[in-house]
Amino acid sequence: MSDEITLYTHPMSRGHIAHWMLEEVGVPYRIELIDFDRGTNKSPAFLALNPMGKVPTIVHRGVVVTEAAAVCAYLADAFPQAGLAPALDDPRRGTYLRWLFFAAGCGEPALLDKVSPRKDPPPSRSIGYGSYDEVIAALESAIRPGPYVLGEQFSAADVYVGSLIGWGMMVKSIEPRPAFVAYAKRLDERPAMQRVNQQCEKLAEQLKKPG
Ligand SMILES: N[C@@H](CCC(=O)N[C@@H](CS)C(=O)NCC(=O)O)C(=O)O
Repeated sequence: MSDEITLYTHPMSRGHIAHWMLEEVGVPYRIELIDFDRGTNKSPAFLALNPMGKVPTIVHRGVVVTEAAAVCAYLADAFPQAGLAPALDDPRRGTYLRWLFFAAGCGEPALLDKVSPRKDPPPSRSIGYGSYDEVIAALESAIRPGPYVLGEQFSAADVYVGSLIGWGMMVKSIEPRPAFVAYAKRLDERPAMQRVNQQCEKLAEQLKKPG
């Protein structure tokens, strides 16, 4: 059973979230590039790992972890020396888990519905995220006063929440409120984020090569 982490990713995908998390953790990993255009994510070998055929997918010590938010939580706990999650007995763990789960369970579907609205949306009391406006207000409250979700401590919650906010502003499903812009800028300046962006440029070049 290998201790090395394998990350299955595509440079322009949610795989970026797990990739950034790995760089923040600072442990060795190798990348398996997934080419959506060539359908490698639907190959039998990949579907055996992740029946959804989606990235990110990681394998560590023989265990598969999928879902970007779960990958962030898993890596933070597997490598506590990186200091990216409050310990189990730290009261801040509640805040950490709350916003990590909120961003994945409410933030992501709300932003997707904003850019591609449903024809017949369910009533807000039965839809998990309530309403788009409530989600945006909640997200803003999560990063205020900041500078991070846990105040002064950067954590895996910021990797996920920050990725969602950054993507949301890019696709214009989040308006660039000053708090969102300042938070995204702070995260963009992190060396781990810059390393990932450089690596992703190279991975995107690799995908363009005829193969
Ligand atoms: N719920 C998953 C969603 C992952 C996902 O949808 N990934 C997209 C890329 S952003 C993907 O792999 N799409 C390829 C496909 O579905 O064919 C997560 O949060 O990680």
